[in-house]
Amino acid sequence: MAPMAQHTPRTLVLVPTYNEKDNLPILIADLMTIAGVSVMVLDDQSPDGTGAVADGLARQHPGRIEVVHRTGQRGLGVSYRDGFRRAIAGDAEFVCQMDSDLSHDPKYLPDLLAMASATADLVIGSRYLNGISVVNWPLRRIILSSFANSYVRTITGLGLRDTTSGFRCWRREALAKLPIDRIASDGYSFLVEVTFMAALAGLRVAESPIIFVERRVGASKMSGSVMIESMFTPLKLVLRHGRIRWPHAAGSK
Ligand SMILES: Nc1nc2c(ncn2[C@@H]2O[C@H](COP(=O)(O)OP(=O)(O)OP(=O)(O)O)[C@@H](O)[C@H]2O)c(=O)[nH]1
Ligand SMILES: [Mg+2]
Repeated sequence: MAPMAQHTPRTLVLVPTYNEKDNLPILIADLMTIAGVSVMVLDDQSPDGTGAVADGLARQHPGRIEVVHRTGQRGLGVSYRDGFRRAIAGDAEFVCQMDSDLSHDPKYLPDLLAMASATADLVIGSRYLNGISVVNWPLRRIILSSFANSYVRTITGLGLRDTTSGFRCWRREALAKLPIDRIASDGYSFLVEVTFMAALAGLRVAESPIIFVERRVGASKMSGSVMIESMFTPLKLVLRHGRIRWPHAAGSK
């Protein structure tokens, strides 16, 4: 039998950055080894010069890296909304999201993409599918993150183990069905809200296991206000839209 022609899907990876000048080159080098992958760096005028580092990487890999030097409001949520809009207007088959601090290993990307191409519209790289897969987190952080995920599950009805993971792959056509302009929150809440809206839109949301490694270089940007927002977002979503009946009638809308 003749071998099937290999189809390499076009994949755009959105990478938000804020003060990640030492981490970004390592991430990009790994991503560039994966066929079909291009990257959009969403930099918020990082004071450490990450934007210039990204421009240098774009010159090293012509046509595969785009750098968006954002101005105006800074934040993870607004950066992702910006990236989503640009990605939807493009022609990639898959749109992925990854942190730039090396917590998300590109070696898992093919697993997420395989699931997105076979059975799901959104695949979340999950830290909590096989027990707890995080490296170098203090116990209090593990407890906080596990509690946050149980809380989100209980309140929203979403039957997922990890709704706050920022390692994800979408089918672009599915992402285009989200009301992106109506998603207002930031940080972890943004990820929860997007997941909720995806399920509400009838998209098939699935999880694929990853091992998450805590950043070694650079500082965390998560603040107390982001934590407080995380407590209210699930309640706000349910009051506004009702609970998700899981497993929801995927693809019904
Ligand atoms: N564009 C943009 N990116 C951001 C902003 N804040 C954080 N990021 C990026 O978003 C990703 C996640 O932020 P982190 O600070 O690593 O959050 P975290 O993983 O919860 O915290 P750590 O465990 O300490 O790493 C990283 O790639 C950051 O560089 C921002 O305001 N704008
Ligand atoms: Mg991080």
